[in-house]
Amino acid sequence: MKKETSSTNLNRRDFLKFAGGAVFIAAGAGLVPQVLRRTLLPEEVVEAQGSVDLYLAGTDGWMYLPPTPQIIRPSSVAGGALLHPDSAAPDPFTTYIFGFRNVTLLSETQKLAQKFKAQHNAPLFWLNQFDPANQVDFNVQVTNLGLELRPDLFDAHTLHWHGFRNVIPFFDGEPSGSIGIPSGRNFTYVYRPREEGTYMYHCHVEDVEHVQMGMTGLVFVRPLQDGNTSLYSSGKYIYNDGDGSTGYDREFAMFLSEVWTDSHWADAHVQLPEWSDYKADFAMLNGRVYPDTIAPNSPINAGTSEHWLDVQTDANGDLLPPAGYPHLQYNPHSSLVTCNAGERVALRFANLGFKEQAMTLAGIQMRVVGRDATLMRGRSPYGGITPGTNTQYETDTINIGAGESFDVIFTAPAHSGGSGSSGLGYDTYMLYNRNYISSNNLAPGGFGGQATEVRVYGSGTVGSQQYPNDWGI
Ligand SMILES: [Cu+2]
Repeated sequence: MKKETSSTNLNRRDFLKFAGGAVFIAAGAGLVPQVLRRTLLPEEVVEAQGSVDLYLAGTDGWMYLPPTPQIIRPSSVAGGALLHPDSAAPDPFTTYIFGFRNVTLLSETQKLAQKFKAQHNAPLFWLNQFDPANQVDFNVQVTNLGLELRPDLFDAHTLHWHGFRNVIPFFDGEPSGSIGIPSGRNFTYVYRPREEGTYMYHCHVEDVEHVQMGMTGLVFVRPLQDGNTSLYSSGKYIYNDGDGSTGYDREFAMFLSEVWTDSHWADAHVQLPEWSDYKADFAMLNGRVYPDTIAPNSPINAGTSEHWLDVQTDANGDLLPPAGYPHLQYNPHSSLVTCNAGERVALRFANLGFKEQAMTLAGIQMRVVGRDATLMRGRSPYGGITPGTNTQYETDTINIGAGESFDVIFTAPAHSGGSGSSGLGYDTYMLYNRNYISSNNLAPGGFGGQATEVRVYGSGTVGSQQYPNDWGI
């Protein structure tokens, strides 16, 4: 449900009292702290706030990464310890994580049952750019279910929207200057996104640890230009470009993250990782490594939300895995790109690993149309009367640092006309990290890393996309 900002309710008035409270402090009124305690407790502000657009729960859990015998912890544990797969992990999972779950449509009982059921990456969500004409905000409620395996780590969680402009500290999620959400409590973040594009979000509590442990995800802001079919026939755009240059037919999230198994094992076994030893063992796309990246999405209920992927659940509210892939229950998102020849495909990259990566699409030029939620265009001279210089460029590789996002569009090349080199009716192009240590660990029978495939079909073969990363087949 959306909430009209013009319909001020009790909670928003309380919040405004807080803003006014600063004036009283400036005036030196000695009773003000009591007043603030009466009006400002964040639980009071948010727990009665009613309808929210999205409800996330922070907790811990297990996910899957392919086994390799190579990763041990030789120095800090006598005789060494097998870090991966973690011996404490319940089959078929391998790796301890912190993460978020989308509990918006779950009952209270189902929600509480999701403690210890974290997923990676965190749920993707998207919202519309703030429209001054109808003044609709976007409210994300976050609760902290606690850490089942580490009750001694009574860390708070937060939602920090990385790159959000015009943020006010109260809703920034940086815990030393804002609200942290202790175990068992709720907080609602209110967003009024004025700049469209591709962003990321993460928990900002102990952020090196909580980011590495998996509390990271993608968020899009859809432009007001969406729905205009005169600039591009689909009416779907990444930016308010004014010329249709960011129009696309299909969109795919490409979220980059990393796992340093030492730190995950350490958190599971009540040990302290030495963060200056950081070395990513796994580099993931949408929480998986190749070839799991081309395995299906977890089953999605299309159409139940305009703002997020509604992964189907069982009666307990637990995620259903992709059919035939029970080990991917908590890595729900595919990275396979499917399209018809001639279509424009948008790839929304964001990196919340700690290393720079080099994503290459072999054989197809990518056009970079946006970076860091900003259209590739120079400043308009003379007060914006004239459009700025178009600075979009074509490349086969994007170098993407930690905390950066890239929006690229490619036009799918002509289909080969035959059954394709694979014999399955499509042409395959590789999308991979050309920093090879992040796409192949060289271990015996080794796993792939940040790699996936683009499959181009003959025109009219792939059906329309129902949600981001939907294969359409
Ligand atoms: Cu956290």
